[in-house]
Amino acid sequence: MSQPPVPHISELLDGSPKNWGKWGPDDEVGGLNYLDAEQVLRGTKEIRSGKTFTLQVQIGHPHGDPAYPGPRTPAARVNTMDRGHYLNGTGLSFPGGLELADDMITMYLQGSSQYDALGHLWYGDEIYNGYPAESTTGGMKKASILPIAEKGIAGRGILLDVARHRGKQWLDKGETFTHEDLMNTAASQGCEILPRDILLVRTGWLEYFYATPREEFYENFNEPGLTYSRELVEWFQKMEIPNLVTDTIANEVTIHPESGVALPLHNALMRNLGVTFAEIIDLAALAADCAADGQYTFLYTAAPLKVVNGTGAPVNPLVVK
Ligand code: UVW
Repeated sequence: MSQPPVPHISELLDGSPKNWGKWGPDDEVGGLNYLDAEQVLRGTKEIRSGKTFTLQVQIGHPHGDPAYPGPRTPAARVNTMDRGHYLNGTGLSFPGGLELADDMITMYLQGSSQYDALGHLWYGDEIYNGYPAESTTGGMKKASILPIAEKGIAGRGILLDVARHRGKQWLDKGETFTHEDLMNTAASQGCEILPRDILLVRTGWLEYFYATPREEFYENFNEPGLTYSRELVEWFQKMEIPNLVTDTIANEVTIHPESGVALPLHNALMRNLGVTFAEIIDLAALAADCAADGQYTFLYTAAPLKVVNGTGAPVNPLVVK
């Protein structure tokens, strides 16, 4: 039987809410405007033991770095100077005999733990806040990663361990869940999602990445995650969620099951509402600790690198419990 044609994303998202103009015509950080000083202090009130967790995956991991399939290749780090150079007479010399090792890295800015710029993805002729899509040509002139990096992110974070809630090591390819599942997960953990919380959603997908041959991981690529529904988008808007942080490469089910549209939440949440996305975030150690001590809320902080005109930038978020 032939499949119905995949609709244009504008059809799927017809009537879905937008926050364009909410923070003025020049806004480039969207939902991060919700994270004012009061929200930062609300986050600090969750600190109880002083335990810290860094959430970046390793860049240059021997298994290869997780990256969205297509042109993105794993990061490559090479030494440009080391003891070998001094032994063969090409080492950089300094007065007094100092020697050094130096290196460089080639990587996609979206090829490791990262924040997306709000203008990173779009449909039609406009990106976040109605800026013209042409403003992305040759480097993002509007809604790049830079304003997000300049502002930084701090507030109350809540871990929603969906994999654990479903009794799984990791979710299956294409497995979906809804905002109601997020609320049920929170309830089963003995906590509640509050307005302006930073949501950290664990699917176990990065653990699957590192435990699996790359060919198997990328075969029929369809990540698990949230997916588009009007109700979900309205819930994110009503809850004033500033930031969605997940342990998948793209923060949502790759293909929307009902329509076949690719990555509709990037547009519904990021382009239209200004929800910032942090992707490829390692939640394994944090999740294990939350399960052990029963504390699923904490201070979440992150500051992506300040890349001028960047579509995104690597980040090493820091959680304090
Ligand atoms: C794409 O760019 C397709 O996805 P991501 O936002 O995960 O980098």
